[in-house]
Amino acid sequence: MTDKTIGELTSSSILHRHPLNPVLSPKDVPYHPAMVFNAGVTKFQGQYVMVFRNDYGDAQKGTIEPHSTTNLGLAYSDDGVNWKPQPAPCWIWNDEEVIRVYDPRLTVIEGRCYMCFAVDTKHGLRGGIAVTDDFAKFDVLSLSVPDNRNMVLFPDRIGGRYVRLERPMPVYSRGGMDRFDTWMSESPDLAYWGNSKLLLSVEQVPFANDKVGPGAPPIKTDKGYLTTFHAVDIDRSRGKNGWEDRWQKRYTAGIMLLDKEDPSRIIGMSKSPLIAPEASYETEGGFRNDVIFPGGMILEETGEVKIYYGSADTVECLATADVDDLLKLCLEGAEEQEGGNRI
Ligand code: BMA
Repeated sequence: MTDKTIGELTSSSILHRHPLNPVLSPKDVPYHPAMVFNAGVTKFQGQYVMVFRNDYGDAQKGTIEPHSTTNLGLAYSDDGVNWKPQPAPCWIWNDEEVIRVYDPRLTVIEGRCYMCFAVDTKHGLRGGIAVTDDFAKFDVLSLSVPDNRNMVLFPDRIGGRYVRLERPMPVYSRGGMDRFDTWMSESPDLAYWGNSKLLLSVEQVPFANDKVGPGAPPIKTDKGYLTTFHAVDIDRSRGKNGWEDRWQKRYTAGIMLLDKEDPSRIIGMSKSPLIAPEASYETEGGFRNDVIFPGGMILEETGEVKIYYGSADTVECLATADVDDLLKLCLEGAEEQEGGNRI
């Protein structure tokens, strides 16, 4: 397999970056992380809640501290725009086997808040699901076998089952290189997962040549579940673009619409990115520039959809769009859409 080069990408015109971006930066957080990004965001018990990833290092020198220092922070907000970070990280999983927990995603199901997360362990990278009622105590309900991450939960049981999207990393069977797709599994109890199906492959997304994975947990609309995904393209001619010597990837956010009764059926998908890196906080001065990593999506009663995304692996940003415009964007791509592998 060779990498076809994707070339220039721009964001959809229906998307509006918030003028106060970034809505959360390292300088806002009292315990001095160097990067705050890839947050899960939801509305829970009357307020907006954000669980974000803290990485540490020296932005001036461009050095990062060991992965083991990564932890999760917590912020609350009354409006989803102005955030109050709490004085200390909310979850550091102290276990002999655990190296770090990161990339949280929050979904409220039947009044309880569930958090999916990635966890690097001494024996592989696993995807986990925890439940919390207060963001102080997290009870782990399930952990996948390696290598799997970017799990997100649907906000409802569908046909009586909990449903999640996920992105396993089959390095051997997809040509010995990144070629990672989005899958779906279901569960009777959030602990045991099965009936796994391929949902969206790299080949189906015109602006990806490397991997496609779940973004923010899906939101329910009358036309189906709207959900973002991250789409990654690699260009071997790219050089230094951030703190590392070489960063050849670009992460954009895509959007698709899934069937309400059978979410393994893609009704439509935008053929171009919803968010491509363009703003200065997305393309300059970050740890890894040109990374858009959506992790939170909230449908307001007004029809406004708030989309939260990590930017350049360094700050957390907000963009908004009208729900009808997002649906239209997906439905315009419906006719040409081919489904995933249905086995
Ligand atoms: C992915 C994950 C994300 C990160 C992205 C870009 O593989 O590690 O947490 O935002 O790479 O660096």
